[in-house]
Amino acid sequence: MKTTDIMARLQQKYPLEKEYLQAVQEVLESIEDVYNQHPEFEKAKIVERIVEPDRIFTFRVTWTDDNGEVQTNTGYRIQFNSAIGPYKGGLRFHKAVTPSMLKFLGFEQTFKNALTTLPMGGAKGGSDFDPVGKSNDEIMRFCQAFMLELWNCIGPDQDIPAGDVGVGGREIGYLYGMYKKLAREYNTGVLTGKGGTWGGSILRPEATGFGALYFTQHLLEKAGKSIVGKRVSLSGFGNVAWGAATKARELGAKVVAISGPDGVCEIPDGITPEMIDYMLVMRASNRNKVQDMAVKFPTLCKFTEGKKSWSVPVDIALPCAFQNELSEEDAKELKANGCWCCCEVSNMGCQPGAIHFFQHNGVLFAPGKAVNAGGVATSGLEMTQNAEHISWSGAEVDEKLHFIMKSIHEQCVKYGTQPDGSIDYVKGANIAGFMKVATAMLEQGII
Ligand code: 2IT
Repeated sequence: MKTTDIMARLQQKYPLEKEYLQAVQEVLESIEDVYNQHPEFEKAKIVERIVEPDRIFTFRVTWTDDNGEVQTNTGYRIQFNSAIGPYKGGLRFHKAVTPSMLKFLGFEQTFKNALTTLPMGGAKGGSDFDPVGKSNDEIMRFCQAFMLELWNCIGPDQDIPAGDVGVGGREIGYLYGMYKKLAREYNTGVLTGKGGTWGGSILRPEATGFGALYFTQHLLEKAGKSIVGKRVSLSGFGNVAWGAATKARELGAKVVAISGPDGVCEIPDGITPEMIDYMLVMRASNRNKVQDMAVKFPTLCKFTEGKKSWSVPVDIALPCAFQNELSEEDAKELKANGCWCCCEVSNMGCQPGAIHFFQHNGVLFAPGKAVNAGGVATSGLEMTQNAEHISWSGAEVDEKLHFIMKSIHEQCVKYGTQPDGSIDYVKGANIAGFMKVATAMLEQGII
């Protein structure tokens, strides 16, 4: 069956799963040509199989809030594909979480993990629990209740969750504490993103942002440009934006905007180390307001309500927050204000119209599954350290992360170079990831 027919069938079968269909559509468009050149893939129905998760766990999570009121949420774990290794991917706690959102994330994760060079299959999970406004105790009770169901579905050699939006080091701690109690398994390998004293890898918190900047450096170098002195805008102020801001500054760029659901903070002289540290305080407060930065640093920072980072003139835009956060209109505004590069750090951060606009108007663009893969790659490095019962130095982890990001860039160039010499990073990343997973599936038979 042709990829376009497979897509039409999925649209019929899952008409309401918008994010999932969007993610699948992008990959199927990219791989159409190579798929047609490989009749053995078609015969084994690789595409029909690769778009469906292996299994989905859905469970009720009941917990008690600080007022003694009983609260009920829904938890999920989607084990998407295990062709190249155990299931691996983050947990997202956000009020908008649906099976469609987690299916898109698990699907993307499968290809992203394939790009990392490490043996990891794809998964994603989470809950519609909303961390905004919750106390530390409420977060702990929710994490414990969530793990009460999840623990049976995961294991250090089966499925290894980590963080994502709304799940950071604190949440991983509470989840891990409960897992140990339930499973009576003291192997540290079942979750990644752990604390430094109990099996966590040095640099895992920074890895998504650092890796994204290493990838951006390779992309710029290939285009004959440099990041030094460039103005950068990023969205969000969570773990990913924090790592990206840290490394961008270190490499000599000037981060002139960060944003939140409430608006944008413009920082004309560039973000300072004190402001970067304050991002962590803002994240831990669960207030979800970027305005707090302008309140703390009123002379350095100007807050505008309701605006996004994409309205600020920059050279390079780095979406670091949520899917579909950058629309076609935003892309046009960025370009009109002089932006010439967008590296997507969030998963599917750009809407299809924005990607199309960038690619047809001379703006360098690379997709999240390549740019942000340093996060899960360093999770893979954490798994290796746990399995060997050792910890590597920061320098050792950083060197491996560098190597992995370079290799991901090379895979994009290998599969994405077009007849006119330009590089289509979307095609490159999708084809490279697909070829690896599809070949593994083919070799392992019809299962
Ligand atoms: O989107 C992602 O790659 C993550 N949230 C990290 C997953 C992981 O297992 O480290």
